[in-house]
Amino acid sequence: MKGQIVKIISDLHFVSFENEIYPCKCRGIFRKEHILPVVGDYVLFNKEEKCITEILPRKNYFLRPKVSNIDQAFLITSLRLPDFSLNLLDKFISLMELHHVKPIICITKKDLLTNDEFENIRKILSYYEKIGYQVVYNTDITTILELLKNKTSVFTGQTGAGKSSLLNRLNPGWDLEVGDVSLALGRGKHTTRVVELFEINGGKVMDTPGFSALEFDGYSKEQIRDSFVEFSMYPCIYKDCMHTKEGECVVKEEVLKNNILESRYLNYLDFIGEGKHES
Ligand SMILES: Nc1nc2c(ncn2[C@@H]2O[C@H](COP(=O)(O)OP(=O)(O)O)[C@@H](O)[C@H]2O)c(=O)[nH]1
Ligand SMILES: [Mg+2]
Ligand SMILES: [Zn+2]
Repeated sequence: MKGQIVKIISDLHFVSFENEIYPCKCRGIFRKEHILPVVGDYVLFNKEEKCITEILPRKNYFLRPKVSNIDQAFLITSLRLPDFSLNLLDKFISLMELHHVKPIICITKKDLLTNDEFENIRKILSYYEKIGYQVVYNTDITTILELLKNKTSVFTGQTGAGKSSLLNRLNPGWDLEVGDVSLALGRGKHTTRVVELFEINGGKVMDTPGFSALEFDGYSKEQIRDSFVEFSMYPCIYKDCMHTKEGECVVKEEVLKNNILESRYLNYLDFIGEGKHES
């Protein structure tokens, strides 16, 4: 049978298969092959012997937390407290593109803005929609539930952005801690805990804050460039152009014509280390 690991506690691997969870052990061969199963892995397992026989190839893999096969990430983005940050949004989008995870922009705390304040942000968000990213609000519970179907998803974003509150609203049974409870208890922000995938509406969701430690380390400038998906809509006359210094660079021209959002371009320069504030 083919199942998915949803939780690991020491040598017990909890495999989800047709709405049941099977605690399984692993065959020793994985250790010899230096493959350790992680949460998210699709595996072949024997239901009767409660034994995993094979780990199927991974679509993607993350180290912190250790998890694989993430289909999509809800980028939980608050408009206030913490303030809306385009730099952070672009960073999450690019990092998800680099990991072959579909980014979905999920806006929170719209209620804290006046209509005028929101108008500016609405224009910016429509740019993201134009280049192919879905934008949802944390009030669109039905839409979000629909998006979760048949997918393995993660909710990621700044502390305080509203991840736990939203997860609780999607499934009140979870009762996740809301607010900076860990800080209040003096445990610090990085309390380690077991990663778990929860079933929701025929899909699975990871219950941890997820991927806050992700950086561009290890990715080339070319890869970072290609993670800005709209740049490739404007083929540059220079082959392999980095869109930085070149005179007649088409991407730079489109930035000046406001066809490419200037903040996206500036964040791109920042991420490849050519931004104004970089040495
Ligand atoms: N006004 C407002 N507050 C929100 C919203 N979403 C979450 N919050 C509040 O923001 C704080 C942090 O939320 P939490 O879910 O713990 O954020 P997390 O750190 O991302 O898990 C809590 O006090 C929530 O009640 C929202 O849409 N509007
Ligand atoms: Mg939380
Ligand atoms: Zn160029």
